[in-house]
Amino acid sequence: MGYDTKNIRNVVLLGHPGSGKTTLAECMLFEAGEISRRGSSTEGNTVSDYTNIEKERGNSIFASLMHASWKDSKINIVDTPGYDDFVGEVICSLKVADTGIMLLNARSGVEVGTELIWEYIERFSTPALFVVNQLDHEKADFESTLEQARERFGNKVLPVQYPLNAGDGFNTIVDALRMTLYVFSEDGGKPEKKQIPPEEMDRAMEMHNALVEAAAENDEGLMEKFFDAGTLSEEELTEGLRIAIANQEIFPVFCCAAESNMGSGRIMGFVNDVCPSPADRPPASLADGSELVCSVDGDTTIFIYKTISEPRVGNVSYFKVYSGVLQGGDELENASNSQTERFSQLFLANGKDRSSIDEVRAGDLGVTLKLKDSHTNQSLNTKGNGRQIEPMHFPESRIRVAIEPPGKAEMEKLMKSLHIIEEEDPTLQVEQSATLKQTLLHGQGQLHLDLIKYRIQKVNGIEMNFIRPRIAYRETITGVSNTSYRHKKQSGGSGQFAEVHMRVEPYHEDMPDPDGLTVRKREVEDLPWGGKLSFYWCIVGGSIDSKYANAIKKGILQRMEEGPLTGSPCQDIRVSVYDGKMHSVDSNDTAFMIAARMAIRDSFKEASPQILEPIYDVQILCDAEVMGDIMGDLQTRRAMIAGMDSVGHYQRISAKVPQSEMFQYSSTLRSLSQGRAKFTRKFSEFNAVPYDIQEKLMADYHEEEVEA
Ligand SMILES: Nc1nc2c(ncn2[C@@H]2O[C@H](COP(=O)(O)OP(=O)(O)OP(=O)(O)O)[C@@H](O)[C@H]2O)c(=O)[nH]1
Ligand SMILES: [Mg+2]
Repeated sequence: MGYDTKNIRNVVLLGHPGSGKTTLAECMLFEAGEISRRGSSTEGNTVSDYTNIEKERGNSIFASLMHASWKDSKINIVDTPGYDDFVGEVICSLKVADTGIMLLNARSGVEVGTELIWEYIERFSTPALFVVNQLDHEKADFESTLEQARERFGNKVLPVQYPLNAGDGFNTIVDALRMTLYVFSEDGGKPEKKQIPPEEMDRAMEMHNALVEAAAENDEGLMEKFFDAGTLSEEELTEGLRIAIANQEIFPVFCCAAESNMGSGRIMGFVNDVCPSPADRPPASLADGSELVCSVDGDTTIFIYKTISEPRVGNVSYFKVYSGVLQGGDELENASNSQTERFSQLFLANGKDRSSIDEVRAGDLGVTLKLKDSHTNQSLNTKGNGRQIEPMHFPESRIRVAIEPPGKAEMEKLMKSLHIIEEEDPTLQVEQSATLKQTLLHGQGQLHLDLIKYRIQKVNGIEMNFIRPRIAYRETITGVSNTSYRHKKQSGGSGQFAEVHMRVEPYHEDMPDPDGLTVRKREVEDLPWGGKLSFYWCIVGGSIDSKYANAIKKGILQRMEEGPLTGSPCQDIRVSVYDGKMHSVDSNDTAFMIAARMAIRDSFKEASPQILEPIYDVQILCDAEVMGDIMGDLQTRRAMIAGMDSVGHYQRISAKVPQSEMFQYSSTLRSLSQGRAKFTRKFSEFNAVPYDIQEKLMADYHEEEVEA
């Protein structure tokens, strides 16, 4: 028998690296009796960080699913990695979570990781609570952490608790919701409940009243009762808080020292009593714009939010049931590819451990194995129902590297392993670029790609080295030229003859017709690599038969694939063919194609050619103290600063930076800022490279050509 929707709580642990998410997950499992001993992430024996790579590094890299029973609830706990390089794991976890638990490190307050994750909480409209962790640390400062959180995330951040003795020897929490003092023994666990001492009463009451007021504010009935009686009963208070949290009107703050196992029980109690079940959340959005209410009634719909590949097992699919009930042995149809999949085995997961279960009901998270052709971001339904849960969107890549080509046999093995990782990790893209003649990896940061390299080498036993990726330059022209080319070949019997005269000009929209030419036909073609070729047929008097127009255009396009300056694709030119010659026997398509190819090469060179380089919009979020260094570094990268503003405690820099100057930027930024800065980037446009760089690129290309 599965768990009822109303008793399910899907929580996701979020926060800056090292705030204590994995340690808190361990406490939750221990307090709920799921494990008999608490592991530690530094020792590499936690339930959550179970992969070898996580054990070795001592921090989380993958989101992992756990669960614990607490009072009436089955709490599904998803522990996420804090490093921004693994943001994909945060996105897939938030997609299926109904409550976010954001950890703040009492030693450092709101950190840059907190800021970034908050953006996702807002994007997903996830109800959330804060946990100020590490209150047992000698440098813990609850007041300042709370103040920073309120300053940054607003007055909806309301403390439920405060510590009486944060720092070394911490063991006491005042709970202003229950109006109780919690005193922990040295081993933590279940605290002793005591009365709040008289000298703390004023502060506790003030906090209590703020909570009561906030709870009443969101419900008219409760508001009236509050005005009449001046307070609310415990049930009314819980109900008011439930509504306020579900609507993201309150973000309550709890106290914790996960390392000492203090505070997790109260958090789970609150999740059970107050946090929303999947049925209390707004209906899920479907790809077609309609909505789906979470209920066990009706057709079954599930969504795969994560896939991992396990040795000897194959694909392990993590899913959420959005509607209906999924029973072991059921068959569902994949809405993306109509594949029928049989769910022969269903599991609950606690890290790497799985236990069989016969059904998973609406709202719950489950695991299955051996799906044939179903992948992350796909929905499966009762046959005939094609519902598609709105897919997840992952951020643009921030870093790319090229792979040093190994031997042919190794390359095949390497690509196979990379595709398995790509299936698991939606923030990794493997690209075999024909234009750059390189295999590229696009990812979220140096650490992200380094860990992929590590996996390939260690797990798959394949040597893989990164090299500097080539830049996808483009070529265009800035001037006008008129050229002609005669192709003539006499070999034995029939020969080849074609002569083409053309004018080339820089293309832009709405340009007037070419001066002095009579235009018979205008074509504008979108080029596969971006930009346009505008092709005008301006032959008068039949010097070239119009049946050769296509062959001429084809010749031009062929040559444009490999520009004359650096061999990069050409774009945004207008070619007007205005004269030429043909021969009644020796002219044919091939001859005109060749003539056009040569003519365009010559005219391009004479029309003030220009190399264009890709420019990225880069946004950096950083601590004010490291801003100067970051700006100084940007200046050495030919960056154009587009703006600066502040976001909470952080500064945001927007800049346009050439891609060629972004190599290894993620590592540079990390070391410049000691981890207190993050960036995103997005392709913006192609811009002309400066003269000296153009000269150098052309010289390098020429050298390569000579060597080849
Ligand atoms: N003093 C103290 N140390 C803590 C506490 N919670 C966690 N730590 C320590 O902080 C370090 C990081 O803890 P983790 O639980 O791995 O942190 P995390 O948030 O999971 O980190 P990532 O997985 O990298 O995002 C470990 O050395 C923990 O022992 C706490 O409450 N007090
Ligand atoms: Mg962790």
